Amino acid sequence: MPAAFPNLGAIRYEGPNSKNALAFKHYNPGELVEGKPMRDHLRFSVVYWHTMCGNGTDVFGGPTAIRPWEKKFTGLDLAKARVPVFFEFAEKLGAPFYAFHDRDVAPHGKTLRESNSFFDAIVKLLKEQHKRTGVKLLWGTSQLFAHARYAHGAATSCNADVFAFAAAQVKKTLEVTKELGGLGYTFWGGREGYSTLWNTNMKRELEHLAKFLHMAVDYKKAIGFKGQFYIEPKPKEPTKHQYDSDAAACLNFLREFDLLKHFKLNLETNHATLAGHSMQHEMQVAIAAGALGSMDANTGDELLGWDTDQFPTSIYLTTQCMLEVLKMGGLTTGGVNFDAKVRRESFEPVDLFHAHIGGMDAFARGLKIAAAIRKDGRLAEFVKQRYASWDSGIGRDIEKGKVGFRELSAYMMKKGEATANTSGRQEFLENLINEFI
Ligand code: XUL
Ligand code: CO
Repeated sequence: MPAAFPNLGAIRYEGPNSKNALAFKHYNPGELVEGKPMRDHLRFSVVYWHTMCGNGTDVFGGPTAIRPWEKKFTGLDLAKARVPVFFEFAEKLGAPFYAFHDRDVAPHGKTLRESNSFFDAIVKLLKEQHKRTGVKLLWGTSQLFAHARYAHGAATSCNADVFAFAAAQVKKTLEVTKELGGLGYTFWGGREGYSTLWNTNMKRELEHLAKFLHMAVDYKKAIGFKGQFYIEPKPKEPTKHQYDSDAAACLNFLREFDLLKHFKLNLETNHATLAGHSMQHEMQVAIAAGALGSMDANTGDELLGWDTDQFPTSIYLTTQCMLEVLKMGGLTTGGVNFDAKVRRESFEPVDLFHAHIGGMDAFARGLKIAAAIRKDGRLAEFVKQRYASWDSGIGRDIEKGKVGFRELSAYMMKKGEATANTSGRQEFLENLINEFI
């Protein structure tokens, strides 16, 4: 098969002064940041679904990006043709990881058996490409939302047969993910939610979802798959309310059903903002529970209220993300996974490169800036001082559980008034961050 991107070679680091649009200005894989190569901090991953299957379709119109390799084939042949193209792309970009859904690497068959055999045919090709390129599977997942059978959800469907079909699909994808040496498996509750409560037994649906995840945990053990399980929160779209609505809701669900030790979260920026949170907020919620696993790196549009899945370009955003990652000691099984798509108007193959290069450079800059902020130390010192009243005296006694309401009341009776507050200095801190950006 001829190269899909014949006029493009490997994307190289040329430094901040380069005017070459197809070069990295900041992502320099081997450069050490806090003693670790950028490549290992960032663990970039390309998604199969947007990169290979995205064609610009939106609710108002059909495809705009009809790739040269899409014109010649259909069905399984097209799925086969996409494999070398995808790996040529990941290789030229220097992305060490990728992620897929079962039904975007291989097409739906007429039956489960046929779908599985299509999947097997593609897995063989994926394996060859792993070997050839060294690109690894960050995580696999099952697509449990596109087919009409999943209209009412998958694990939370009102139809028990649909639950069974979804279980069969996840079983197969777990086997494949293990076979491909995948580092994880993500559960995104595609249509696990409701469109109206008039027809919904929410309690029963949530119990079914927990049952489904316990079955997955059991099967993972049974086949000896050692990868990390992730849940990906999202509050709405396609349903009006998705059960995995945000990090806190997911953690509560996992705790309630005794699943927390088996799962971490895969947080996506655009999902955070749809939930009315910042990504920084979602990351802190997950990290506080020891449950931040991976990131779906993208961004929404400030003026649009849906999941636009754009490539991240805001240095402010990437700085916040990388500050959290550095603070928690780095990503281990997870990565920075570009669950992002080029705009409908950006329909040429080269736009895929511009998009990913921009996202990688934005994260590399975020990483360098976050490390500089940490090295400077003023931000961390400010926060430390802000809580100084908890490091000794009454604060320490409260934290250590040495006092209760009675003692605190006696303490305040004696003191008369709480010590004067000091300023939160928000504007000073915002200016401080901007010194580095
Ligand atoms: C949908 C989304 C998914 C998951 C994987 O908004 O983010 O692509 O990442 O199913
Ligand atoms: Co995602």
